[in-house]
Amino acid sequence: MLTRRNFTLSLPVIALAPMARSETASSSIAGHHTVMMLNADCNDANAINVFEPAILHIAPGDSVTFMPTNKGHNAASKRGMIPEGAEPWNGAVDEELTVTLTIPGIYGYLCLPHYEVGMVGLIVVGDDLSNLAKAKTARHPGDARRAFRDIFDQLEPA
Ligand SMILES: [Cu+2]
Repeated sequence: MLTRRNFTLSLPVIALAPMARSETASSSIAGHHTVMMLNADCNDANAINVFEPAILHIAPGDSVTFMPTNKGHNAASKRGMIPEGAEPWNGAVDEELTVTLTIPGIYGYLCLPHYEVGMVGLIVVGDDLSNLAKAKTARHPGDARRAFRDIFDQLEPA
């Protein structure tokens, strides 16, 4: 009898605990996101050397960790493709790097060893596309041009 009552009483506590935690996270604690640096995209057999996800939407003040899931990659912001006043970054190859992005806007970045083959990505902070037009004027070598065009097309579907 006593054991059974204890069991039923403990149930609501278990059910409520995760809810309370996520409420706190969305209201006061900045979010954290992960971008994997990969040798292959499991969703696309033709893609090699990719950031996953290639487009990431976050809130101002959130942080993003670039994970060296596979070897041989880094993440570096692209000059002219981050908002005015934002801090550029340049991670070392094979090292985990976390950046905190507070200024709204888009942040274009790339993997230096695979820039020419189109390993690039974009982070959108605060759903702000105000520096998109300027970012589109940045020049890129090889397949990076096509890769950024694909990303821009996904941002602004026709
Ligand atoms: Cu790479």
